[in-house]
Amino acid sequence: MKGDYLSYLKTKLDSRNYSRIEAIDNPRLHEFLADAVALCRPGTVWISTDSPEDVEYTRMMALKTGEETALEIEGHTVHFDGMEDQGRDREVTRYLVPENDRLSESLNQVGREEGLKEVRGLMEGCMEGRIMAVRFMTLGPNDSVFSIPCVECTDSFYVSHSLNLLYRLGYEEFKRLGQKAGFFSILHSCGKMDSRMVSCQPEKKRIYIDYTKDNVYSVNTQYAGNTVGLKKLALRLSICKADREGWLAEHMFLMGVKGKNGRNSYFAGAFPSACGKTSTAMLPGETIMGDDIAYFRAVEGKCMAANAESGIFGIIQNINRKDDPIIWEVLSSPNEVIFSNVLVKERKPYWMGMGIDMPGEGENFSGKWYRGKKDSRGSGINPAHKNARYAVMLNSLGNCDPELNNPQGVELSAIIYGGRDARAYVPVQQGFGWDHGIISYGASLETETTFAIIGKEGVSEINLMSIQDFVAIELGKYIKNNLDFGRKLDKPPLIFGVNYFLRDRRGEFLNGIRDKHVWLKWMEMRVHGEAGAIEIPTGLIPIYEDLVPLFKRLTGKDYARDDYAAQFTVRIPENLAKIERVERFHRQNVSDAPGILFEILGIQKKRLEEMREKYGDYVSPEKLRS
Ligand code: SPV
Ligand code: MN
Repeated sequence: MKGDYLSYLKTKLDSRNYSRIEAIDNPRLHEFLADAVALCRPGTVWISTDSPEDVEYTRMMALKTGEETALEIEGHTVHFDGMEDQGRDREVTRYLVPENDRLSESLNQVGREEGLKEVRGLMEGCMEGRIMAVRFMTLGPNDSVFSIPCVECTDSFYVSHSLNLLYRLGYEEFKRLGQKAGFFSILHSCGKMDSRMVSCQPEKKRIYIDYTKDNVYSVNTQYAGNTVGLKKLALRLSICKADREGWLAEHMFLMGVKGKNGRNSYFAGAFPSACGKTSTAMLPGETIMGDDIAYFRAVEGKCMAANAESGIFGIIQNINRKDDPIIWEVLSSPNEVIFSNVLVKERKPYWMGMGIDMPGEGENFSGKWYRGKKDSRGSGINPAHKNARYAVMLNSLGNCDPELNNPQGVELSAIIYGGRDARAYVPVQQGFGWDHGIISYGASLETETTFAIIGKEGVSEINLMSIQDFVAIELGKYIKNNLDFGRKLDKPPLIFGVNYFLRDRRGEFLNGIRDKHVWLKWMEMRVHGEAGAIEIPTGLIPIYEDLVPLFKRLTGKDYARDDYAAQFTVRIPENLAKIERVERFHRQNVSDAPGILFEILGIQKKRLEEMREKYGDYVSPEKLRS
């Protein structure tokens, strides 16, 4: 087939679909498609355009194939993933590394030739008798410096449907760009499916990232984080591209935070999965521009940011009418929503923490479910999976930011790094500057693994900038790129560290779920020079008096001095131990960690030791007011 890819495609596609491909003048694209068709041998190839009819066809086919089932409310459907396919699968997600290249040891990898042989072997003939949907989409707003065209071939109409909810349509962009489209490509197959249309060979699940070719293979899986290629698979490729081109691709939300006299400031935030990222981005009264992946570019000395996506694939557990009114509204009214891995009874979805009693039986990811049901290892099966999710378009939210599709992006005022740290970091603090913030909060981000990653929960780990799973370049290079990016800006965004998970000695959380809104408004005031701060060895923390009115207004609470003291006490032994863990991590895993990282951490350590000498192990913020 070498060479004449279009002629080959002509023999495999009907004339209507062929003409849609022929209309795109891009030989690399034709090569990718010809290879995908020859390898997977689909019964039919369907080329989607951006037309409403094609969008509707996907929606209809997701129901017709049985990958989704309609629920009671119009536009709502449910999809189930397999028992062993309920999250991103780190174990079988590997980078294909060519012989002459190397990646940090902490990244899961396999030799390119060996990996290609394996994954392509698994995909041989995998679409026989099925339709291969060819989807053209874009990351970032269309016709913009941020925009990256992507093509995904998939035999899943659930994946195709998810693409429509979460990303911008890109067929016209491919046509417009022609040979200029430097695109990412993804080839996905559900592999063998059982009678419920669920991938049923989890032991053959593979997600292999051919980062030197901007291509990804995903097989024997349906969970969107493994299959909707524009999400975490393309993020890995975006990081490589950003590295080559001098910008940043980040695992961050984007939101507009409102301040005095109706002003609006844009914030980005990096939080590992299930650490409060989406709930921060959705705080009522603010506007959401994205909840997962942001691109930053330095444009004329300004930090401009855009959302790579246009929808949300969010965790549904604990979403309830009272705490999450905006998304609750979307999930309970006629809208296009795909629920996944919830419990369904009489065509209604249920999830844990929704504030409504769960039925004792129904259908879930395990099939027919009843209270007390156990899995093959004898463990109880939850009615809904902890990582059950919803997929919606951002513009179905009442507070979607109006600049979502602005090709210029928005100017960023601040970046937040949020971990899950029971012991050391205060709930909110501001870095002393760009480098300090990047190192002390971003590169030091500690979390516990959660259910969003298969097989591990509650294990403490460092998750550098919350992006470590996706960094396909040397980790030290990635840190350096972040540090260097600040040098391109006239006034870099302020950097903050937050921690919603600090606990007291008895193990109780020191903060309420709504307190995050107070921290956010305090950060907004800092951006505009309207709040004071107290210097502690790890950053700048709020003054009690600035927080009192914010607590009253945003949570209705009279904020007690004792609460403030407990939350913002500098815990010196815990902070020293944290620095030790962070340094060890970087020494062991980041062979090329920039020297400035150890310098900044060393100075921080010294500041902590000096404070201990003066005040002892635990220092109340009240003592430090000057
Ligand atoms: C995350 O786990 O960080 C997510 C969901 O945003 S996934 O698509 O699985 O990556
Ligand atoms: Mn994410």
